[in-house]
Amino acid sequence: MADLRGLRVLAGIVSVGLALGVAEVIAAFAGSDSAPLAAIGNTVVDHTPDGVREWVISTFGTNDKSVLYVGMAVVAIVVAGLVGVIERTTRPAGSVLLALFGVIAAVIAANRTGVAGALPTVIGVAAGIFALRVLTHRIDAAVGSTESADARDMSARAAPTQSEATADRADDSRDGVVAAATPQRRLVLRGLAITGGLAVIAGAGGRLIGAQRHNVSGERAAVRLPEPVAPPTPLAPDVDLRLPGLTPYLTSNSDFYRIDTALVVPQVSIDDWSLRIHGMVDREITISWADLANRTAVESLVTLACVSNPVGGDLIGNARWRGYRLDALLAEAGPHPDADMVLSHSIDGFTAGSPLAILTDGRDAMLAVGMNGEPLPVAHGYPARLVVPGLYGYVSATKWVTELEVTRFDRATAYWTRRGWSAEGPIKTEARIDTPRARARIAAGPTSIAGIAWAQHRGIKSVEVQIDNGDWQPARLSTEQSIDTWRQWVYDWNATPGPHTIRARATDNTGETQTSDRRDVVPDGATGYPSATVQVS
Ligand SMILES: Nc1nc2c(c(=O)[nH]1)N[C@H]1C(S)=C(S)[C@@H](COP(=O)(O)O)O[C@H]1N2
Ligand SMILES: [Mo]
Repeated sequence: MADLRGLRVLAGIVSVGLALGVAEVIAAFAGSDSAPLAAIGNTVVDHTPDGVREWVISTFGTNDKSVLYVGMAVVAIVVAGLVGVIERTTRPAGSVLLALFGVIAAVIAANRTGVAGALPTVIGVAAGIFALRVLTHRIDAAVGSTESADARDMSARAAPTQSEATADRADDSRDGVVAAATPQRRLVLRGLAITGGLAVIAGAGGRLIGAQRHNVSGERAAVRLPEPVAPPTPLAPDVDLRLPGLTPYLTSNSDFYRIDTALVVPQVSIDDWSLRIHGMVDREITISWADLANRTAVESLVTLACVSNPVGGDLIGNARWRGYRLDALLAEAGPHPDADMVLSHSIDGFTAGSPLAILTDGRDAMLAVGMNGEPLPVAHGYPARLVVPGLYGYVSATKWVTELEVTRFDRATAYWTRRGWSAEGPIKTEARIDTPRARARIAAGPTSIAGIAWAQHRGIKSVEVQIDNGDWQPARLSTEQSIDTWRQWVYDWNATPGPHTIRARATDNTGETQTSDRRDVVPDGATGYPSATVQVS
């Protein structure tokens, strides 16, 4: 009766599916972190030993969260199948097992999100057990009817007058509880289909309702940005050379690169948001959104770059950020003299470790709430994030930031540092060639070779261009708006027929020229000259 076992496995899977689906619907109202899958997943993440975590990350890269979800789904399906197989109308062992898992999940959820956090699991498991009871009852009834059908077959066989055709039909019905369309069997199949359908609708619906209820886009549209204490610095003339193919000086919010570990973009309401500054400080403080209004707002242009940007890559953008100076906020809490790191925490568990000295050396490090004149886009950290000129994003630019923990590099390890990246991440001096593109076919004659160069908080002093193995020639630079932002450059080239390789290199205001050494992005940023080989005819 392998088929019958199959039906029981299915009954277990759709019942547990219904339990999880119903739990998602309740969690949409009780708080999405209270859904059993979310509560267990987050608990597993928090308690994974470093060794296992590193193995997962080195094997699956940044998909570590997907690996967790797939793992949980496999475990859930196995447990659900078992629940179905051992359940009987007269002996509800599967229900007991399901209830047991329910209690564990409810306790975990309540532990993370408060007593009410147990509700989604409790109600979900109740629905699951109800479905399991009904389905098992129907399967057991179908078994009973098949057994009596089998008995009829036997007596039919025994009858010497039985025709071949009738015997064949009898064979069919014996083969299955399953193959034959007895009314009992139809009841079982219909029950499985309905329960499975309900599970999917509840699960997807719960997630959708949850996303809708927690979506902060509407709230964001109504947020008014604080006025900066000084009017925004006007852009210098010729800050933008406006050449075809050259990256504009300012990056629009929609064009700004996005990098984060969030599977689902966190939806943080200003009503729930606060920033706690704690750790090695004289007085721990917590600042609410409303509290920010009493503080001085500033605006400044900062080019943000990702450490994972390969040479020539586009994980870099330049925006106007509005917010509150970090040195002022930290001073309110009073960092201890022996502290050397600020570990910023995001609502989603991401952390970045920034040198305290850099946050307080006078540069425009800020708690940003505005980007290019708008509240931060949700994917870029609404309602508040950090922006620090001169540091790669992974060690400074925490989005959805909720905590600044003043600590020491020898006591705390940030998210990516645990995963093999350097603890400190100053941005490297670098040039990028925007035009002509690599492998471009261009006409001989006057050609603009142009791109951008950056060395945040040191500033770009010069950019040079080399054609094939010729001498390095100085490029013309756009006006310097700020040492915290990139500069455009252009080199007027008289292109001659044939293949040519163009290289570029930048020198910062400390006199340091970018190295020709080619290195990968791990552990602290790629190095080497950008190059483009073009065909001139
Ligand atoms: N909460 C959170 N903040 C984060 C990250 C993240 O994964 N989670 N990634 C960081 C990295 S690696 C970079 S490069 C910047 C990118 O910011 P952006 O997405 O606004 O461009 O955000 C930083 N802040
Ligand atoms: Mo990054």
